[in-house]
Amino acid sequence: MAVRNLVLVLGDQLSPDLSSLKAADPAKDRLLMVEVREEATYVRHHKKKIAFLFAAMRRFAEALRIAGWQLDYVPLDAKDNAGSFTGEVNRAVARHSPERLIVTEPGEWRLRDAMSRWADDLGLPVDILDDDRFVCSRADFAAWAEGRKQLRMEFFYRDMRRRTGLLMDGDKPEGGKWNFDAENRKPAKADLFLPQPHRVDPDTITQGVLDLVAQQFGDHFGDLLPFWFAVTAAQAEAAMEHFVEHALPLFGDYQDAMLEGERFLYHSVLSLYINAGLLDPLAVCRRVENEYRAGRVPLNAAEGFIRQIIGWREYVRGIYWLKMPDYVEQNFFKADRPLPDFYWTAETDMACVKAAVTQTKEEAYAHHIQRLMVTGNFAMLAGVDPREVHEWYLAVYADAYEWVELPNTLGMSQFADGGLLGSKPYAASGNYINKMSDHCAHCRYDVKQKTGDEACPFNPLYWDFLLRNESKLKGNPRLAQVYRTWARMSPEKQKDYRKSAAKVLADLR
Ligand code: FAD
Ligand code: DLZ
Ligand code: SF4
Repeated sequence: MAVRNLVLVLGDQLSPDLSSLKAADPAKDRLLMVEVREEATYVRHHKKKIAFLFAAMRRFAEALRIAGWQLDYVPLDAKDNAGSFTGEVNRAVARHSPERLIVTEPGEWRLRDAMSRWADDLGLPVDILDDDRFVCSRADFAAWAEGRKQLRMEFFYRDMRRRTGLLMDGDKPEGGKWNFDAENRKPAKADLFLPQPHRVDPDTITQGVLDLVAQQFGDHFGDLLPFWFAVTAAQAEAAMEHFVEHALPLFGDYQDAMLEGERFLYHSVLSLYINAGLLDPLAVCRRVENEYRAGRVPLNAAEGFIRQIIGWREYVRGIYWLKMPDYVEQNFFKADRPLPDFYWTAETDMACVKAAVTQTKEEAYAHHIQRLMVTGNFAMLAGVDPREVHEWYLAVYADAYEWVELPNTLGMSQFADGGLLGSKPYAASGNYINKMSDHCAHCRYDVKQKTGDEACPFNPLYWDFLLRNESKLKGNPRLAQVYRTWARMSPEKQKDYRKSAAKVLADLR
């Protein structure tokens, strides 16, 4: 059968309503899905992330065939697999001689850039369609940003609430306020009932993928087993229902909390499914809103959750496309320290960092406060090169794609964009971690000690960071009080801080 359009479906486009699928016709067009080494190795992704995507891709391909599509699926170990999207698209064009290629735009700039050369290379028209799985299109975000001095998420979020109608009471926000974060900063206690995320046993398709990943990517970071991620839309829906029933009611209260040995707390662990296309972000938000309307979850939980998705998630995507490709080069503090080895080995005495890295290795997951206030905070305080920090985050989390990871890492967590995303750096001493977690009770360092060998390393590094970057930060009104506190310290105390920080930094080498 002559093929009219060849439709390439990427690994994070596993959505039946994808724009490229809507533009195609099962009777005339052919779909193409490919497992390619280049995507698994441009950063060396966590084994679980590769396994999740390959298994989910294989199950999605199966569902598409059942729905009547003609589909070429190229597994990683296929003879002649060209190893890259460009190579595999070339091979598929040679096989089918289509009239044109259709693809929904990819989430990463690197790939979008490569695709812009495909029409010339392949000698056929290439239609790159908008990815309409987001509430705010790239063009709408650019229009929103146009002419604004500051691109504050909170204002963008209000527009998204109005646009979607989520948690609106006419033209007013439900409950009279846009944001209930003031109620959302409770530290968790170890005796709370802590739900666990929904787990799925691997079927034979997933088992085949696990064997392949063990064989082909055995030297990548991270544990492959136990593997319990959902790999189909139905399984991901079950994970969402499980979250809504068991964790959502307390999601808001304990959103910023951390507990030793408790990896998930009241978080949803849905980002990997949403980002790969197994769950529709707006449908998830509507489900959460319904729970609130039915009186089963409080407003602070529903609002807090919905804000993360139609607020932060949409906003970081907008920023990414607005600012790339230069964004990745930003390094406001000119930080140049290599990423410490313990980001890969978890071999550190800092209990909070050890917990975050260990669970990252075992689960390909850490929740937001661990990413922001533990591993991210430490890297910024220590002056680690933001590019290395970015590549670590992109590699180690199952939900990481550059469009969402980069603004979170480079902007929110490292302040490497000089304040586009946040009005001040998320820098904190051990005191913050002690307030929000029980890690310090399990740590060989003493969070109360400010300087000296027993002191929590975050404490001297916090001041050292502020002083190293004084010329860049002192004019920031939100830091004026902090710099005044430093100025009031005795010269001996100041010297002790700097000496302790120098020792911590020297030991990192
Ligand atoms: P929950 O706490 O249950 O939140 C619900 C949902 O809201 C998430 O599933 C996610 O879809 C969305 N969400 C929450 N916060 C954010 C945010 N800041 N940006 C975008 N979406 C958000 N998120 C990713 O999806 N991919 C990444 O690669 C990624 N990298 C990050 C790197 C750093 C340094 C930081 C500080 C944050 C990063 N985040 C990233 C955001 C956030 O940490 C994760 O979305 C969240 O931890 C995922 O776990 P969850 O599904 O249990 O989230
Ligand atoms: C992350 C990833 C990996 C590891 N492997 C593949 C793959 O083999 N085939 C594929 O289609 N997609 C893969 N992906 C997801 C892509 O990297 C992702 O589509 C782009 O980065 C754009 O977001
Ligand atoms: Fe982390 Fe410092 Fe607490 Fe140890 S004492 S767990 S290093 S904050």
